[in-house]
Amino acid sequence: MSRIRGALIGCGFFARNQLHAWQGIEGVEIVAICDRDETRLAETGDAFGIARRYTDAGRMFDEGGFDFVDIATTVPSHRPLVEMAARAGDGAGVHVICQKPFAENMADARAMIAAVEATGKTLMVHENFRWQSAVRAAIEALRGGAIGTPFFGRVSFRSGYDVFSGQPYLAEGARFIIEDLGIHILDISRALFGDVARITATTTRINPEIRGEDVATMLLAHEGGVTSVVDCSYATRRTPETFPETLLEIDGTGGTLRLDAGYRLTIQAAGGEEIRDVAPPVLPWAERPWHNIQESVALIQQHFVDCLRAGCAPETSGDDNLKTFALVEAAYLSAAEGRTVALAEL
Ligand code: NAD
Ligand code: 89Y
Repeated sequence: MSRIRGALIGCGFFARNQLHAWQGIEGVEIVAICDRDETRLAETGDAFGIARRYTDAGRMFDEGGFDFVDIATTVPSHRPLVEMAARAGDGAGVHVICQKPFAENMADARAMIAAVEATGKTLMVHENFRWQSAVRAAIEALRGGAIGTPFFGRVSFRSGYDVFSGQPYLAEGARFIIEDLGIHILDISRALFGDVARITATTTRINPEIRGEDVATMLLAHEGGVTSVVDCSYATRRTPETFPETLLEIDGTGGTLRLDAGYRLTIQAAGGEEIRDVAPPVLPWAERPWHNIQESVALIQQHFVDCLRAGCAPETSGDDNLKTFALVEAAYLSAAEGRTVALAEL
């Protein structure tokens, strides 16, 4: 596969990051874009020099001419668009990347995975936080045995940053922090400690101006024996504001790993201490404090292309991400019913 051609659907708040990142990836060209909103479509097409523009995704798939579609819309449109991608080219389908949250419920997620699987094409969920370079450094240290076998982890995201001005829909849904942000933090916990057997969660809303919960505290029993605490808040006002950093505390049989505010990674093991600055680079098109997320977009998209070329499944394939998505569903169920939920229930 030499030159890879893509199409992007959804020219909103976040898609610009994806389009900038595609421009930096060798051998990839976004040849078409789609948005129901004509103004956003025109602005995005002009900004990125993309001539083929559609307000109707069906028409874009009918006209084809691309190998993959990058779905950057919000969740209600994910299932119809993924299924459209699987039907494209008389059922041959195209490769698919879909933004998180992948689906509105487990049944939809399973149907979407099955639809792409039937075409033999690749499906990757854009679950990028595990690709943040600081988080990646911790994952690699852990997998390399730097602190022996982990037995406890805390994966923590606490902030007071105003995410509602850029993404007003986040204030409107019955669900907020677990579905929007916690999904990433749960995924990091899975990447660090493996799949999960049981979860217990509490949620609360502090900000009276929004509809959903903005604080969630979750206790995870991982299948391999690790216990992790995943805690998320958008109601935490403190200095320094750490948005959008995920902080880590991990204890293992041979030492400890900490990822502290300011992207400072500390590993203590065998009587020694190593402190590393794992701050992400600010890519030319990026801006603080989003540069951390923006770099992870470039890295996950590069990973998708590497997987297409190598013919292997991406780390956050549909099947893999179903397990992260199930954690979201299980956390809401646990909080609603005040009980521990076994993932096998879903
Ligand atoms: P947005 O509302 O700003 O943009 C979505 C765009 O999609 C809109 O312009 C809308 O008109 C268009 N759209 C919706 N349905 C469509 C359809 N059927 N056909 C064509 N166009 C359609 O949303 P956003 O803030 O850019 O978020 C998009 C997705 O990205 C969400 O799922 C969000 O959770 C996710 N997101 C991910 C990250 C991350 O780090 N991975 C960060 C922010 C947002
Ligand atoms: O939508 C969210 C995401 O995926 O990362 C951060 C965010 O933009 C706001 O919580």
